[in-house]
Order: sequence, then C-alpha cells, then structure tokens
Amino acid sequence: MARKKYLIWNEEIETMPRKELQKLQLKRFQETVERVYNKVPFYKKLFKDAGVKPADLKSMEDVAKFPLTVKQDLRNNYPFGPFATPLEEVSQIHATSGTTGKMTVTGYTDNDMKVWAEVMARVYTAGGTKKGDVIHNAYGYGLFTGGLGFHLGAHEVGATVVPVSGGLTKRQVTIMQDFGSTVLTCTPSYALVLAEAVEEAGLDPKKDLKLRIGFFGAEPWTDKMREEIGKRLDLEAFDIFGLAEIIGPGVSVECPAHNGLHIAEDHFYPEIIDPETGEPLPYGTPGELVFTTLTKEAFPLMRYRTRDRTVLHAEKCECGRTVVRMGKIMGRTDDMLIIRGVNVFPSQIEDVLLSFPELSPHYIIYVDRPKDMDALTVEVEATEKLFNQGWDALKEMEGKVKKGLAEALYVSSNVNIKEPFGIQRSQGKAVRVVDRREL
Ligand code: DLL
Repeated sequence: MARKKYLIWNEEIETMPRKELQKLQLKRFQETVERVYNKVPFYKKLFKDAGVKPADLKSMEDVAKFPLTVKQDLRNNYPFGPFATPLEEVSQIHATSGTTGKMTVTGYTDNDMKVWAEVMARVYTAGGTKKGDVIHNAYGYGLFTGGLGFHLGAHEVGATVVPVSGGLTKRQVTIMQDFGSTVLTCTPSYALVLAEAVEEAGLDPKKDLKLRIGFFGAEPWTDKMREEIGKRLDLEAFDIFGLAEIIGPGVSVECPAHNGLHIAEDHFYPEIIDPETGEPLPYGTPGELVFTTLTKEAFPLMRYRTRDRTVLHAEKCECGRTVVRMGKIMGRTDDMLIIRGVNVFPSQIEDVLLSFPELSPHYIIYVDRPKDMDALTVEVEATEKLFNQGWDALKEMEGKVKKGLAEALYVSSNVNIKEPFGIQRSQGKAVRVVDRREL
C-alpha cells in the first residue's frame, strides 16, 4: 500500500482555520501575561518599567507594547527565579550550559511534560514516523533537552525507542544494523560522523540499514548538508528546531514539502523583530525570532529573544497545516561574524564548501586579529580522492575555494585543506567557529 504523503498528529489544531487559532492564542497569551506578572517577580518590574499591565493586552496588536526578555534575565534570576510554580510542582529540570556565564535552567510540571510529548509527537508524525518504527535516538541524554525530548515523543507515537545517546560511534552502527532502526535522531554533524562510520564498516545503507527518516537539529545546517546526509544514509532528512528555554526540541519541524518548519503555534507564539531596534517586523521579512510560551506552567516566557535569525510565513502549506512556518535558521544574531566590517554568516561559508564535491563536509572557521586586521581562516577536509592526488591538486583546490568564498562573502580568507579526518568530529553540537579575537 502506498504511504500517505502527509501525516498529521493533531489535525484539529495543526489545520485549524487561522482566525480560530488566533483567538486561542490571544486567550492563552492573556493567561501567560497574568501568570508571569503575578507569579514571577522580575516580570513585575519589567512591566512597570515598560508602563504596561496585564489588562493592556486586549488584542494581538497590543503584544508589541509588552517588554522583550533575554537570556540575561534568566541568568540574573538563576536558578529557579523565573519559575512560576513552587519547586515541588516541578517534575523535571533541564539546563543548558552557555560558553559564558551561568547555566540556563528550565523546569516542567506534569502538564508541561504532556505538552512536550504532544509537540514531539507532532514532530515525529510530520516526518512519517509511526508505531512499528524503531527510533535510534543519538541525541545526548542528560541536562540537554535533545535526548529526553525525543525519547518522550517516541513513546507518545507508540514507536520503539533505542536510547543510545551520543558517542561510541562504531557500536551505534552495529545497533542500527542489528536492531533494524528506521528513524535516526541526532545533530546533523553527528549524522555525518555516523555516515562515515557506516562507510568505514563497509556497509551499504541501501542494503544493510533500514533507515527511512532522520530528524536533525540543535545546530544550524544547510540544504546542501541535508542532501549529503540523505544520500549517505539513504533517508529523508527533516529539520527540527527548538530551544531549552521554550521547551526543548518540538517548537517546529518540517513536513515532506520541506518548505519551512511548522511551529506548534497553539503552544508557542512566534514573532520576528528587528534585532537592532526590537521593533516587530511583518511576515516575510527576516529578523530575530522571538517566542512567547502560551501554555507553559513551570517556566513561562514572554517575548523571549532567541537570537536566531529566520523569517516567518503564514500561508497554508500543501500538507494542510495552517500554522506559521519558519524558514531554516540562517544563523544567530550573535554568531554573525564581522570581518573587516563585513557581516559574514557561517552558513554562507558552509554553502560554498559543500558546493565542492572534492571536499568533505567537515570544517572549522577561525577568526584572528593579527596586526589589528581581522583574518578569516577556513579549515576544511579533503576527500580521500583529492588527498591522494597530492600537493599540487590540494593547492589548486585551496585557490578555488578561496575564490568561491571571496565571491560569496565579499571578504578574503585563508583556506587550509586538511587530510581526511584532520578536523575533530563532534558527538553533539558541532563547534564550527572559533573567534580568537577576544582572547
Ligand atoms: O538544541 C533543542 C533541540 C534538541 C533542538 C534537539 C533540536 C533537536 P538548546 O540547547 O537550548 O536546545 O539550543 C537552542 O540551538 O536557539 C538555535 O540557535 C540552535 N538550534 C536548535 N535547533 C536548530 C535547528 C536545543 N534546527 C539553540 N537549526 C537555538 C538551527 C538550531 N539551529
């Protein structure tokens, strides 16, 4: 029997007429505003400084009058200050470790866990996961929301989950093969590491593995990377987005139309703002993504600046969903590099590198400032084939990549092509940019 192309977990909500959805959002936004104002002291001060009261939210047009919040607000109230329920009502805690500053701590009541399971079931179903699937979950288990979020959703859809977590890559390949895994969940960079290990083990994913679907997220990746992963593991790759502060994975996901990520808009209200001025921008205009949680009990957040750059679209998708779609994350407002005055996004560099079949999709970007001038260095791996052609071929390739980068970025860069496996592999979120200017 032919598979139905578009599966939807919660038809009633995911295909709800927009007018009805907006009504529901307004009611829930009003409840959130009341909750944070009455239960979380730092919001009272923020509201006072902005000269607003919960009752001022009469329609969604009023949303922009309410203050934006940032990670620093959470850090200032570390660890449990942002919680709107007493700790005894909190059934699970997660945290993200920033490279700077304190951890960001998030909490869930029993009902928040149910919401998380529901939105993750929507994610799995959007990609075509069903009861009978075997999910190889290689997101890290622990304080990171990836592992446990995907675990929770797997149970909700009734699939079989294998909680492998990250690491011990060779064993992961054995498990995928022996257990007949059909769904792979991990970061896109780790998917490539697994693909390499599959090749090294001499396996043909078409014959030796049963993978059909992959849900990859937690870090930026391009459409070219999607093609690469899809081809090397013989699966359809879906982009999944989320952040611990909002719930973890499950905020949005692609459907097989691959034209943006459907946001669980009945639980998370999205806005796009101008990152410089904080002013809201209309659908279709790229800017910084902002979320308000609409149903969270333990850790509600209002107008939280994610620092992620994307664009929103409100037209109905061919899959039937009516919820707003967000474009692929183009990068973060805070990982935009300014090189000699020019804005450079790591995703632009990835695009150029992946357009050369002679290179492997493993790279790292260094930024230095020798003699007061920014210097951009891109290290990328050669494929075995290119490497075996010797020095001259490598140098010629470096020249081509340099030219490609200069045309795309409008700044010059140094390019070092490394031997195969010359770039360290990641088991979770890949570190792709090392900015040594502040050091
Ligand atoms: O990364 C949650 C998650 C787990 C999402 C597993 C998807 C899969 P945090 O550790 O709080 O949460 O990191 C959130 O990661 O603000 C983005 O900058 C980035 N990010 C997450 N998903 C994507 C994606 C999890 N699909 C931060 N594309 C976010 C690009 C992503 N960036």
